Amino acid sequence: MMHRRGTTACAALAVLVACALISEQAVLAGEVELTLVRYAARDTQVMEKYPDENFGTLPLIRVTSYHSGWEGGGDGRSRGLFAFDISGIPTQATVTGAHLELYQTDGIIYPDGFSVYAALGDWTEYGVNWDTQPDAGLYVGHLPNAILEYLVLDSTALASVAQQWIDGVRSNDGIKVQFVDEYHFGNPNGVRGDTFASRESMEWPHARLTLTVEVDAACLADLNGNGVVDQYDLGILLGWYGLGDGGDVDRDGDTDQNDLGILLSVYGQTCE
Ligand SMILES: [Ca+2]
Ligand SMILES: [Ca+2]
Ligand SMILES: [Ca+2]
Repeated sequence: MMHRRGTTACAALAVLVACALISEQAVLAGEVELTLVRYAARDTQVMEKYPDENFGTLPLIRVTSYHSGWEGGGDGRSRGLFAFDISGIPTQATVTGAHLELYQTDGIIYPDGFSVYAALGDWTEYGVNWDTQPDAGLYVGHLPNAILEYLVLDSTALASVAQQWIDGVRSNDGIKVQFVDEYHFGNPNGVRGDTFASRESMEWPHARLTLTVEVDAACLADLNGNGVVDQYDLGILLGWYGLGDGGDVDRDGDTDQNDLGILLSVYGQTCE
């Protein structure tokens, strides 16, 4: 029975190997580089003016200085909180890069950009308010300005934080975004704050985190999780070929020649 199954698998394999050989998927030294994009799984603003109110369902997130009122009135600071679901990222992953992107929606920009921190403390999207907001932890970088497009932060510090989230040594409390100078007194033309799309926005893209990770190819290809890349993993992959993500070795959402190429390159190897 085992022999017959193997023969069948090989017959299908003969056709597919040719495809795999022309694949451009990089398989270097047993490691595969993956690009993983995660959109905000929870996000909200907290407002000093409304210290016990929650804004988790709003389609926008304001980040402002204390002088956020019209004509520079002291309406209080606003800050943004964003968190990303990192489940499904292989625990063996080494994070080599992190890009945080927030979509600016109001077309009027505060020229100095924003400070980004790892949030330090648990919070919930529909519960957190100014009084209960998590502290600003490790500073991970400066988010430069942009108008009606993504503001992009490329941060090795954020990559380190994301690594700690994946490794479970830091609670995934997301990130906190604040005005660079929270007591900046802007001119009357609105340069005291900025507006970003929240995940409730239907009109704009919203916050996303792109991680570049390197993972042991054998661990990715061990689809059934038994510690070795073997005929069962190959069977799973072929069963899903072209049909869905059940054999998605490279985590790009489908099962295709790239996945097969990686699996074959590490066939027989163990996931350490
Ligand atoms: Ca929200
Ligand atoms: Ca296996
Ligand atoms: Ca794939």
